[in-house]
Amino acid sequence: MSTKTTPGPKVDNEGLEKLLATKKIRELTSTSIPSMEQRRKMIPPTCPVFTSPYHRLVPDHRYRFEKDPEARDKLPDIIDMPVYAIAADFEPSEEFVAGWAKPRTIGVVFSGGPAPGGHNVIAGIFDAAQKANPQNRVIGFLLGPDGVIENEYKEITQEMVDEYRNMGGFGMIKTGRTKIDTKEKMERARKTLKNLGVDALVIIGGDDSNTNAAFLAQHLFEEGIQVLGVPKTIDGDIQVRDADGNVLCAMSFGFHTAARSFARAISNLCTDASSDVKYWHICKVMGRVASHLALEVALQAHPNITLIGEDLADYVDESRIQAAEREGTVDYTAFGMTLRHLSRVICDAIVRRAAVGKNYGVIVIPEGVLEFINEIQVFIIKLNTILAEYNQTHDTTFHEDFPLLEDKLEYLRRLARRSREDKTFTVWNTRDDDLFNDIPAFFQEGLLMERDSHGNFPFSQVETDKVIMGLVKDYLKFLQEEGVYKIGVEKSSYEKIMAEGDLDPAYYGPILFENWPDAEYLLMKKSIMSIKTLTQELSREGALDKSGKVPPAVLSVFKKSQPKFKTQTHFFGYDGRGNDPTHFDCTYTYNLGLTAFSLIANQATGVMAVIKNLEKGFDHWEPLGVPIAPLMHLEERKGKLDLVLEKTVVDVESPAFQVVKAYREEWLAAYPGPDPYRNPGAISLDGQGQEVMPLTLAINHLGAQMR
Ligand code: FBP
Repeated sequence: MSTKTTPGPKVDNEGLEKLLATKKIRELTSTSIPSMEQRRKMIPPTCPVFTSPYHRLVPDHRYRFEKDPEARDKLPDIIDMPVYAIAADFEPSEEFVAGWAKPRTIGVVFSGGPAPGGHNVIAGIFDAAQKANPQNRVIGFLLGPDGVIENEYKEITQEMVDEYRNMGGFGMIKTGRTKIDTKEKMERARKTLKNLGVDALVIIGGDDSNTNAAFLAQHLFEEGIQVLGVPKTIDGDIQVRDADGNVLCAMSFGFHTAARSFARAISNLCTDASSDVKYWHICKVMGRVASHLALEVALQAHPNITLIGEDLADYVDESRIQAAEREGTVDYTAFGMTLRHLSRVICDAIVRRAAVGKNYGVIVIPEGVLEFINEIQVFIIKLNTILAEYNQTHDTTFHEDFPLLEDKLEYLRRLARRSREDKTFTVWNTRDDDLFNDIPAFFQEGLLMERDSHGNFPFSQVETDKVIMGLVKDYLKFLQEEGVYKIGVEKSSYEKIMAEGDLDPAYYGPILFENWPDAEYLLMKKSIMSIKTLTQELSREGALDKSGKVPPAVLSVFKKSQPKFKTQTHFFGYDGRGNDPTHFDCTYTYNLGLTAFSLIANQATGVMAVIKNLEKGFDHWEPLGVPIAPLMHLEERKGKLDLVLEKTVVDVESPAFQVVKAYREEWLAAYPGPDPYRNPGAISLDGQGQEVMPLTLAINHLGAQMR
């Protein structure tokens, strides 16, 4: 390859020194960008109640919870807390004012993955605490719950808050995934808080971290140290409802920004795909289990195919059911989708687009989709149990003892042999082992990966897209060989090529195409899938040229109809988690911070700060404290049942999902003409022209009003 340097200014060492010494070069490369400075200066609007200086907690007994007996047993002091509404107190008693303004030390900690808006929770707490009493201190525990256990913290100052206001990430105090789950860790956390004189600890985290908050609140109840949670996670799976389905918190914070960021990037890929018309872009998007993010991306960007895990789990193969019924049996494998079937559904969509000349497109795959594919879910659950049991009974971990895949497989083989000898041992049998050995090594490695401290499967690290697309590629190859996967050739283009080759398109049309003459995109006959079969077809019809060959114009039309399936894979996750928050998330989180302070100043503990009516728009927002313990239920974790906060997955009957389903055909766009892609634009803080809340919330609310 020959290259040349464009002539232009050059700099020697002395010149470079001078250049670096100029003020302008500092300005040009400064980390302080004007739009960022504006961002830092923005003070989000606050709910009306926060304009008054004092707030009381008003128990709201309209909300009811079905409490798990285990939660009652383990969390006796916080299980019966009511939902608290936060109300302005315009005539507070002296005693109340004294209590409100009493000097406090408030601890804050991030827990779990970053989510845009976290800094504003701290800013809200800090601003409210300062307003109540400038002597109040806020200290931030470093690197997540480890900071509480290890007594690592820093004092939050006005300068720090102002630097991080409305900014993405959790950089101010960092985060971590440690769980305060043993007596020893609880005790160390208690000591840290006690020694620092912390009155209240706010845990800004996901479902597992809020679970942790409840246990810590119980542990510190007697001590009088309050513990509160704040619903954070881009996954959008913390949604709080009472037993009657009343929505108390429609969405965790960070979801909107992450989804908007993914949607913007994916929409750019839609633009690229439809310009270059040669790639299918395969986009895996985060969301450990639930497909909320994928659903919002579908609404925001209209990619051609969006898989929703919960929808796949719901799939019923009617043809199998009917076939079984005819034989008087029941086919249980007809419920839920298999990987193979899923790959067929994707192939069908690809083939249909190709038929109208679109051998390109965009597919969105939620990272947690495998959780909803029965055959894989069984492996995940079984392996969770095997790894957890191993780690509980050995001083070393499974991964330390079996570092290589082959060692791990050998251990599983031993378990399978054991199941033959000991009928009570059922967790891994020879059938499991055989099926497991049938899957590709990279996927086996993925399924065997180390679980996090909460026992969660690391979906983000498994190449889900590779697993699914591997099957898709194989099947497309088969379909191509069968003559089914073809690119439709635009009729006008066909006619032009034939005219240039001095051939009559009307003569060759019926010989070559199965949909001649009326279609806008002509599909080569199934029987023509190679130059050999093309030659045979033309020969049969006496349509070869004088030398007995395929006329060059026909050959070029044939080549146009032959697809190459080319993909580019992308993973959207960490980028969206680090995005600067949308106006919605900035406002939501700042108000969550103010809510947390009101709860603290009113002595609440074991509750989560939430904002009700997010889905109804800012004018209707209502800050609440919701007890965490009644939201807990028993779930299998690390091979045993544990009390945890329930994750909310996509409801396939929800208006948002039903809308996506209704638009599926339109967005697949297996018809001639442009694709109806939607570009939601970049995230900007002024919110100009941007939706005021996640589309999922807006549509669900609209749907609920129509009932
Ligand atoms: P949280 O539940 O802690 O908010 O984290 C969610 C998430 O962003 C998932 O979407 C993703 O699967 C996971 O974190 C990735 O974890 P890690 O940061 O450990 O790679």
